Amino acid sequence: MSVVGFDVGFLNCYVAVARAGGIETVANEYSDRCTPACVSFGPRNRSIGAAAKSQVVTNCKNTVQGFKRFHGRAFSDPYIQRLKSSLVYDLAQMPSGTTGIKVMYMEEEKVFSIEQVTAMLLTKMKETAEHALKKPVADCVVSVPCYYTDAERRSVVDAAQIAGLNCLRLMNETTAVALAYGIYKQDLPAPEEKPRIVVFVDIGHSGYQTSVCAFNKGKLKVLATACDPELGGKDFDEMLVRHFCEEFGKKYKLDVKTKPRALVRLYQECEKLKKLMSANSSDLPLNIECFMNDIDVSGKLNRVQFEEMCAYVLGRVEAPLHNLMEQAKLKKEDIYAVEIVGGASRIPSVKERISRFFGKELSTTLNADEAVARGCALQCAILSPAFKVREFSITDAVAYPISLKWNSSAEEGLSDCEVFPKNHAAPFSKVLTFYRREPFSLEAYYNTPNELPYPDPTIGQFVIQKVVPQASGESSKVKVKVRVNIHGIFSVSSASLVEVQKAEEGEEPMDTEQQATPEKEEEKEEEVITSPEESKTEKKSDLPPQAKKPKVKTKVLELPIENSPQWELAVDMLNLFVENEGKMIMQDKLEKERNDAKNYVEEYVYDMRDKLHGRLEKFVSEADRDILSLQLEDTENWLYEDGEDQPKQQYIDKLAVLKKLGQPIQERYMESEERPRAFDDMGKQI
Ligand code: ATP
Ligand code: K
Ligand code: MG
Repeated sequence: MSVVGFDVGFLNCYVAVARAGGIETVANEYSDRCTPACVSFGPRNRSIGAAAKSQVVTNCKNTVQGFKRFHGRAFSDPYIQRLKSSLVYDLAQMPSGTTGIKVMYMEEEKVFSIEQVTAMLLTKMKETAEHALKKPVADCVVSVPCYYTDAERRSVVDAAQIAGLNCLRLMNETTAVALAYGIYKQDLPAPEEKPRIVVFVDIGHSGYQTSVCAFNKGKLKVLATACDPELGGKDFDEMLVRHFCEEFGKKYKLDVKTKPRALVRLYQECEKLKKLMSANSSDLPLNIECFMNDIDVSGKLNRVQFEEMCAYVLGRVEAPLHNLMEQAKLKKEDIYAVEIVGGASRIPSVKERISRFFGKELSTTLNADEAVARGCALQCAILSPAFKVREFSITDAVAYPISLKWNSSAEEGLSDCEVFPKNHAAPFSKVLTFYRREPFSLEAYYNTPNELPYPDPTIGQFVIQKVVPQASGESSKVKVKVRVNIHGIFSVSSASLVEVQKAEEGEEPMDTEQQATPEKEEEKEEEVITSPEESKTEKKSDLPPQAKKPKVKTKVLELPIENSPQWELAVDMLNLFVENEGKMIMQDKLEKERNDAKNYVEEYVYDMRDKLHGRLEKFVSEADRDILSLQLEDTENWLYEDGEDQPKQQYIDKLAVLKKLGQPIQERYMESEERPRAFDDMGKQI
């Protein structure tokens, strides 16, 4: 059992783990708690995280960033097509129609699905967690934006699986933040008291999410969420880049957009400038040496100018807040606190607007960068039987209203029913009753297509199979359980047919129709009658007047369901991806070992050369020293020429040759060091 939370950000990722001391955000191999969401492909291996980010400029076409937005999207989606033209790396269509990334890897052109790319990032984060916990990691909770749809969520669940993770829950980022806020609060109102209402705002690099939650002792309920998936730090960077492209165009006659490398550098510098701008209101410089065509460029900007050029972006901060309050039917006075997190929440003019909207000071009691990961780790601890944590119940909210449609009898045509309205509690199950003689299908879809990030509102098709009429020839009663599960994903979780049987003489009628209790206490359930006609039928056949008590017995048969969610990754594909990820991990490991072996030779050469003229000098004859010196020099030259790129064994052999000469000298030195110390020790004993 591992207790781990992963914040998979658009730009920045964080890993939090539970250890004896509590929840901790842990650092990667560069001692940095932030791991860039970046994967770089090379001729021999992949680099992931910080190592990949350092290749953004030098290997720009094969270094991918900003891929979080490709989950669950068709390649033909106009949004993807628009992005494709502005990216420095290439996109391609997967056989299933979803979006893939085209790069050169191992000297071949490769297309990786978005699930594979996110899995690579998760592989790295998993290693970070394993390093911190000193044991293998599988169980975890992974964050997603609260505005993610079903297709986007399923895609992330698949990515986790490809990385060998067992994702116990996909957690909405704002809900993770709410949990991180609430679980340690000692002064929350008692369960019967009026709840404390808190607004959470997370502005990251790509998206702007807000939620309003009700807290009582031991529980939190998400009342509503409102978002702008296209408002974040990157939009401010975009404005700066546009400004400097124009300025450098005029000033230096440079067409920056034609040089991907220059453009990538400009983005980096603009992001830095934007961050500096949060702390300084004076003129700030932007300088890039050898920017394009050997020209050094420079410009400057102050906060007032910055805010002017970002007026349109800043103007979009309020709309989700209005929307949020309207949905929750709350007044500003009802709000106890507004907690802000996410890197872009540090921009002064963003803070100002949010604060002005609510008419109150904003709270920054949570760690703006790490709260999401910490909340995920807390959720994982709650879900883990192996970990003791304070009881805390979390009720999330459905982001988009979900409807079902199906074919009714010929005269009635298509029927339609909203099963989960917006902000309905989740996870949650509902049981629908149908009267049918044959298999039938249900189509789940989002009924507010305008709110969706992509054009097709379909969630999926679900066929209820093996439906047969009753022995009497009448329609059978079919109960279908639909559910928004713990990941926030819609599913048809079970279906059953109620077969009415004649009871044996003297046998008591049995009520076998009661639904099994939900697996988790948290998951609530409710019964839905699909149409008034059908409920009437139900009364007739199943709910006879109490007085009569006919001797009927019913038997419940489980029915198979054929699930076809939109953009589902086929099982054989998923398995192939799991296998390929394993191979790539192995390849990276071998390449690392090869590089390490090379580095050991290099280190030995430099170290030995120093020491031969230093502390080892007295322990080697002049003749031997000359031989070894010559060997060292030959090896150094070899490393820069033929030895630049050799199999691991070659380096091991080279090192062995050097050590054969060097080792005896070092041994003589060690002996002479040991001798006086041995005397010292004896002295102490006496
Ligand atoms: P998302 O939540 O959209 O997936 P993310 O989680 O990767 O993205 P964060 O790490 O929360 O994003 O925020 C990154 C953004 O915050 C970047 O645009 C970064 O430039 C910006 N940012 C960080 N610090 C500051 C600062 N001091 N001033 C202005 N912007 C900042
Ligand atoms: K983040
Ligand atoms: Mg984030």
